[in-house]
Amino acid sequence: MHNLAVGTNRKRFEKQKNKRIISSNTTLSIDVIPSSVECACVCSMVQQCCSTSYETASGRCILDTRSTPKTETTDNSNVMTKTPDPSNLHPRDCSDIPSCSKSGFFKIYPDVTNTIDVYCDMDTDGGGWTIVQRRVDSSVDFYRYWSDYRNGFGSVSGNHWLGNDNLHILTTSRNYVVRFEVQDFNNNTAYAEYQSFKVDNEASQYRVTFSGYTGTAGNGFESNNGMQFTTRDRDNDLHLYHCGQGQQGAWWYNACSQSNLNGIYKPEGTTVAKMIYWKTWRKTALKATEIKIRPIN
Ligand SMILES: [Ca+2]
Repeated sequence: MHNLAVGTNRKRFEKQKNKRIISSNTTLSIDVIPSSVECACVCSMVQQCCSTSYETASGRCILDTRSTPKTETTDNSNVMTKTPDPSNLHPRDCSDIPSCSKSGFFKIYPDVTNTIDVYCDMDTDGGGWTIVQRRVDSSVDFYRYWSDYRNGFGSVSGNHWLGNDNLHILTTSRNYVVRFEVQDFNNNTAYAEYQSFKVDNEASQYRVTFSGYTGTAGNGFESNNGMQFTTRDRDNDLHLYHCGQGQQGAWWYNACSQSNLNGIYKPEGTTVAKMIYWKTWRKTALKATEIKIRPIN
């Protein structure tokens, strides 16, 4: 057990007193173990383990994959959370962030010339996701121009678009899965994932390609495969009219689309063309969305 500390003085765990982990689908194991030290020791040896809680009375040791597990207050139990190794932090994207890091801001270095500020989702399905888009409310206007979508806008921690140039740089540097997450006003959630997601450069009008579909939201991005990007001031879609203006969004419209995640933020129950929608799942306006990418292992 003492070999855990060899070669470093770095603190391995942070302690939260009088808390215990509520077991969930991120729980790795529940065992009875003689001491809290041994419980932490087991966690330190299991790569997927990011937190533990140990109850003195019962000897119950819970291992969890999340660095921010759901907890409840209780006496005689502590939660220990692994502190990730901050050394050699030069990630190409969020999948290179040390395991057990918490979701939040990071600088990423997709190639030798580019640095991008991003939000990393370290919780969803094992973590390592680089956030590309997020909608949470109407405070940021998404009915914007080509240059806005090229450069990105909004706040990385809230409503934002990472930028089509950044999307191009990232998706041509590695082979990515893209994950679209949608939430309705009853807080139901669903997702759609596609493989080999790639966005071409500006000269190619940021044409998107991908393959496959898995998920629970339905294949709402299928007809967008191979399409160029359209904004309110640039019509690259296949419709006789201008989908960017009709849907009041910016997207890889075909004629036009079963999905419109950069549409206008509308209240619950709205059914208009310009709202935020994913029509293979819900016909009405959505409450929140995220788009995120992670390399295929
Ligand atoms: Ca058109």
